[in-house]
Amino acid sequence: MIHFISDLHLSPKHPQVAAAFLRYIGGPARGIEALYILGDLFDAWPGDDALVDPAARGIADALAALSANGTKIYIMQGNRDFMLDRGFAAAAGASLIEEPYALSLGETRHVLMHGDALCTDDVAYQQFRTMVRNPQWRAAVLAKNLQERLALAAEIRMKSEHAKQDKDTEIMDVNIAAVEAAIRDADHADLIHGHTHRPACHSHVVDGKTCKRWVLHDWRDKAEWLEWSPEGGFAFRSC
Ligand code: LP5
Ligand code: MN
Repeated sequence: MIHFISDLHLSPKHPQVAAAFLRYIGGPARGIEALYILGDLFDAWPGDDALVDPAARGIADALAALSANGTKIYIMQGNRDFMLDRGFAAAAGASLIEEPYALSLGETRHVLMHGDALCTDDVAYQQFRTMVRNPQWRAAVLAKNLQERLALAAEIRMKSEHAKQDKDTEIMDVNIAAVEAAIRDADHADLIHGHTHRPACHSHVVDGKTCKRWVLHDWRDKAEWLEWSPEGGFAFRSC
């Protein structure tokens, strides 16, 4: 059994989500072969030294216990936790993976992404994304102390919320041409991603081939995952 999750947005503001996560890790996730976390595990991640926070450490410890029990854990950065790096991955017993990440399940090839790169109509966001992925920007930010980075994170969040008020909801979804290009780049593999908070299984016909696009749930009050098993294929589950 393999599970895919994303967009938990863990934060001290929503303790019920952290509680759902701990329930999930100690329950349905126990004994699975692999867990893929496709971005935005955290609502805002200022850098791996944030592990000094007991709540963040508790999340890493829970993942590390799952990993020690035999589950392989893979984690990808999202648009909220783009500063999450090898330090967190090591503490969580996880491997950091980069998108697009190719994964074969049974006979079918898949590509895993966070999903934000597909939202190409949101030009202001794509500029922001390019900035925060720039190694020089990252190094300059990491040279600041944790307190300064937390303040900067709050400022960026505020600006982002403000910017979203003027955006059409349409531009905050994927651009179909970008989806088709991602499918083509992956030699017509199926896609699995999160980010848009519009869970579904879409079909796209690209160059005459029908490909699927699984969009994961964000988490509110309960755990939400997409599971895959050799016998049952894919299913959305929650607890
Ligand atoms: O996140 P969500 O769903 O609300 O909105 C996203 C896009 N916004 C973002 C920004 C993140 O929310 C910011 C998260 C900060 C986390 C911590 C960072 C720690 C940093 C390290 C310490 C410094 O991803 C939003 C999309 C939306 O999804 C839908 O797809 O529209 O995009 C924006 O709103 C971006 C704005 O349009 C433009 C950017 C404004 C911020 C500029 C700040 C510059 C400050 C520079 C400081 C050096
Ligand atoms: Mn996201």
